[in-house]
Amino acid sequence: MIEALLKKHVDDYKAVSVEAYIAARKKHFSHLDEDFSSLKGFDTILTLALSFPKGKPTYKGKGYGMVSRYSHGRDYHLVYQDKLKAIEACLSESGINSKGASDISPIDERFAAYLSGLGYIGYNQFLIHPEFGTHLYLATILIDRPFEINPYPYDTCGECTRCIDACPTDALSKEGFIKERCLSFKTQEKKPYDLDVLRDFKTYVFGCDICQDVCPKNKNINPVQREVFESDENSQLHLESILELSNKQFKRQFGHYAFAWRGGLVIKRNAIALLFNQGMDESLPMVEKTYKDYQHVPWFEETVRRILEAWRR
Ligand code: B12
Ligand code: SF4
Ligand code: SF4
Repeated sequence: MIEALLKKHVDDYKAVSVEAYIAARKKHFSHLDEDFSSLKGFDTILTLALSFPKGKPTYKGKGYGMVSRYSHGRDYHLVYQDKLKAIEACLSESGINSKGASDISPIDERFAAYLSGLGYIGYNQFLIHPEFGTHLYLATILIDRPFEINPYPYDTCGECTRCIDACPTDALSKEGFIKERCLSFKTQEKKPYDLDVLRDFKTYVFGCDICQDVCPKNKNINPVQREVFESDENSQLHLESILELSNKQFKRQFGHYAFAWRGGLVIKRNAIALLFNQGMDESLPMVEKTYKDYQHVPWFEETVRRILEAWRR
């Protein structure tokens, strides 16, 4: 019954016992001193995958900013929300208590997925699935029942180091990941940035796909073509148009995309950094206006002031 239900709603799934998850966390992440109380009363973590299509529109060039592929189409949090609710309701009818989440649960989703045999964790830090490569969103559902399912055979990166070599900010290495260096992290944080950080903002206005695009494991993949995750006109943003929007207008226009979750001002900051780095001098008056409009926000003021000082020099 559980398998039929999962098959109906997601593209793939595996399972790991709560006991095995906690034991592995304690073994490999003892320094984190994690609280596992939210797992109490549950026997199994079901790990779920929803794949998203490969391919994206060709970059339009100067004046535009690309949005990371995972953020094209409808926000996967919203898509998962509906699916998880439906799964939980059906499980409940069969007397199974469950709790689903995507992104916001205390469970490390990639680690749980790896333990359950849904794929392996590559040097680019992704859970790499045999059929979908890195093109998948993860979620988990806790259930109060033992449940077993055969894992996929374990894969590895072998001798490949393409993502490590291609990362523009040296965030990756065989030893691990320095998240503060990652463009995905930098384009989401709300804090004052120096010019040397801002110089990294070149073509992506949100996120970064470079370490996935170069990965050979993504070459012959077969993700499900789901309309809801197709790229659309907002997969690349016209940078000046973003600056023209009030935060309310931004929310109305982009609120159903995953890239909107940090709010409009983060995207405006990123757009300004891109316009500066792309040498879009005709945009300077618009940037100056945006600076004035939001100079009451300290992290934004400090960052954009540094850009303007350098731009006017
Ligand atoms: C916070 C977060 C981020 C942060 C910080 C990530 C980090 N590593 O600290 C930032 C903003 C940088 C980020 C970026 C991205 N993220 Co993110 N992120 C998360 C989130 C919410 C939590 C991750 C986390 O903090 N884990 C806990 C810490 C302890 O893990 P960690 O230190 O990274 O350790 C991992 C590895 O180092 C490795 N590892 C370390 N030690 C050991 C030991 C052993 C034995 C093993 C096997 C592995 C291992 O495995 C760990 C498993 O995650 C998850 C959702 C979730 N709840 O899990 C999504 C998630 C990981 N992100 C996701 C995505 C899509 C992205 C981006 C691609 C977005 C983009 N295109 O811009 C980038 C990818 C950048 C990259 N190369 O990894 C997906 C990944 C899907 C997949 N196929 O793997 C997730 C699972 C969201 C989802 N629901 O689908 N992310
Ligand atoms: S997402 Fe971009 S910046 Fe981050 S690790 Fe991958 S290539 Fe590097
Ligand atoms: S690019 Fe190569 S090293 Fe990096 S995750 Fe893919 S297979 Fe592994």
